[in-house]
Amino acid sequence: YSKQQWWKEAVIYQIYPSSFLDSGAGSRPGWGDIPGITSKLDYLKDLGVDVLWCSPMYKSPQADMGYDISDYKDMDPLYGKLEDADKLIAELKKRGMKMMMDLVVNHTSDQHDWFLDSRSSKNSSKRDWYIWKPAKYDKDGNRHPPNNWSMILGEKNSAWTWDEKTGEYYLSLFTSEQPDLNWETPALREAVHDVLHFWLQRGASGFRMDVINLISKHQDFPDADVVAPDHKYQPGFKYYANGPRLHEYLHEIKTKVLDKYDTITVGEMPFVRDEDEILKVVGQKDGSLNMIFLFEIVDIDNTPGSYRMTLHPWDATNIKETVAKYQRLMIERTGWNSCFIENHDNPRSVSRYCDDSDEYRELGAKLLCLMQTTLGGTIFVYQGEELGMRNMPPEWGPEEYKDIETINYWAKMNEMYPNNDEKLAFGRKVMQRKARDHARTPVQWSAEENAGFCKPGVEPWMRVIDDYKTVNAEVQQEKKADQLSVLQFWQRGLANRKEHKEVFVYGDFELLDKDHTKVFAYKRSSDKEAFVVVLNFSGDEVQWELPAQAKVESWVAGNYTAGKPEQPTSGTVTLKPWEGLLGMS
Ligand code: TEU
Repeated sequence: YSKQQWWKEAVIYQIYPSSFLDSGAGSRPGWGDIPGITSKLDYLKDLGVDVLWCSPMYKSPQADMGYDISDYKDMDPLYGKLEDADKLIAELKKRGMKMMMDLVVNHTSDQHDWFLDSRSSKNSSKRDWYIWKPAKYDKDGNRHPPNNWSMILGEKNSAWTWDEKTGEYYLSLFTSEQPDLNWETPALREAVHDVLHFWLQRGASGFRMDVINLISKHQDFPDADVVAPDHKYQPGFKYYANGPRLHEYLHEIKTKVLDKYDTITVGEMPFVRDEDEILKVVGQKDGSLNMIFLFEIVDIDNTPGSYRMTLHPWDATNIKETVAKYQRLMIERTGWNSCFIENHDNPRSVSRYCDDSDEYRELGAKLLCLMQTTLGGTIFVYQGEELGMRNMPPEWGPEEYKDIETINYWAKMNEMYPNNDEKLAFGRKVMQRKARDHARTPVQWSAEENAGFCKPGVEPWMRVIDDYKTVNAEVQQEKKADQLSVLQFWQRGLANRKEHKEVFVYGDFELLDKDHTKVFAYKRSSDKEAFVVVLNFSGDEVQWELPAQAKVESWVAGNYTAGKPEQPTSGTVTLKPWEGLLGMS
């Protein structure tokens, strides 16, 4: 097993297809499509991207934007045809790039043939492909779900859905439209393996595996502990995240499918923080997957033990601790991880971790870029992150939010607190800060109508953010003497990362000045060279004394200037608001 692997060095770019680019080829005007993606491959190549991960484009009723799949082996007409996917893969190959599919196999759509068959009768041959349980009745004869688990995308509802026809509940952890598959059934596991073969044979290079750590559930389905006393239902992830047979199922995927190809795999692993559990999946010796998505950074503002639609205070020390913990884990205990701060399930990073005002947006976006491009792990960039796109404006009303999670949340808040202004104002605040919708607005390509996302006169499926005349890819491609745009800063950062991969991808990590509440600083080093990164995670000017280990020979890059930052190389540096520096050590 050699330390260097192509998938460790790869830059992966996530596409959320509905919002990427509408070429007009898909069945719905104002909705992104596959030819739209294919038309931007040169843009992505120039950015420094090696692998695309596209969120699901398979046939789907779109209850959860394609994470509810009704046919794994065909594309949804919204996005185009199977041949369009083949063409995309071929065009990627021409450019030396690869395609990573989104594999959603914890659940299907309730419209998938498997489920239609399963729900048709208790005697169906596919009954045990899903998780069916009888109701519980109290002494007054009222019907209740089999346990108290709450739904993930609407945590005030039960995770179980009643099915009138056969008189049983089915498990549906995310929404009722997404019934959970029963991985205990060998024939189901084989059917899933077959889906992987199908795409690998078509030329895909690997998979991002949606909530893959939820596939094995504790078979006694116990009640969850009460963490939200005012809710009827409770998060049950203790009993379905990294369940008893997870590693066996993953190992089976590896030996029966993945080992036969040269693949790249990343497993989404929410709710898990235990280091041994993590290393069982991505440890160098016997991990089944290449890397995982962990959630501590993007869940930084969740109420502990709860899901996304909550608020919780945090500061830069939380980011530092978490980053340092996983950087050290990879190095000391030899596993691999991914490095990301945005995806389609989270607000925009510049709005969340920095300051998205006109004064600081660009600086904040570049500060985060400097962090991302200098940390270990395989790097993921989410569409629009390279442009420093911001959240939807707070003044937009609830009708602009299209995500089922947000819609469920807002409906429930109104149902629970109909005339309570305070509670409803809090609900709006949660939406403004946390809704998944923020990452899903159309990519801003140009200053033209609809930001160039779809043809003029066509109504985009989500409203374009009003700042597109100034925040867009076209403007950011223009060359200016003294300033790099956010896009150019990313191009340079990614190129620099590749040029010094021994340090940035594979090197050692040392946290500097651990307890400082505003400055996040660290040293990365290989046998041959070392760099110091200093990030002011605050809107204040900060005097920071360079620690003894951080000997800086010269400052090579920073987010305030396209040239070399003018700062002393020893003693005290004066960091401007949101200033980031990269020094050679
Ligand atoms: O997301 C799973 C999911 O809800 C977590 O990523 C969540 O962000 C985390 O647990 C927060 O605590 C995946 C997809 O990315 C999402 O879009 C789908 O809705 C979901 O699975 C169901 O397929």
